[in-house]
Amino acid sequence: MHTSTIPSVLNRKYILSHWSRRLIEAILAVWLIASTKAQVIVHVYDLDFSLNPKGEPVVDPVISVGDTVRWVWDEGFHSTTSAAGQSLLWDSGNHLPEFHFDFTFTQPGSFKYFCDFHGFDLGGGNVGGMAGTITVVPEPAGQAAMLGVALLVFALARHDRLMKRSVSVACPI
Ligand SMILES: [Cu+2]
Repeated sequence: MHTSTIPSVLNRKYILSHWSRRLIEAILAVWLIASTKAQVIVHVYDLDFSLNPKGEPVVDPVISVGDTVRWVWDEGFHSTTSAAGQSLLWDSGNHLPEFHFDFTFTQPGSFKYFCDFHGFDLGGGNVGGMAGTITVVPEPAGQAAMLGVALLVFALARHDRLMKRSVSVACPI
């Protein structure tokens, strides 16, 4: 009875360890993908800012905290300049193509901006003329949860290994 139960225990431990390792790999892979910061291209042209190029519907981006917006000058003399008084401020200065300007959004919020040449700051976070909005949403809450689960599984896997070692030691008795 003693000899038949020990191998099945070891086998069960091995399967659990293997399963844990696979789960850790899967969770870390998903977490890595989810935590990868995106770069979003915004076209700058006469006379607007948009995810779409000129001639297509004007769309303002919605990004996550940590993402970077790259404004790419397609035509004209423009700037991307944040409205005054916001928690994040930027100003590319006025430029012609070929030019691009990168800004990483480190806080959630709705950030208004305008072209220094063809738009204006109305005050109080309002803008007019050639202007746009960058909406920044918090990072997906799932990321933190996934990290927690990954750490838990890692701890379980370590526990499995320790258990396996103690069973091996106990075997000759
Ligand atoms: Cu402009």
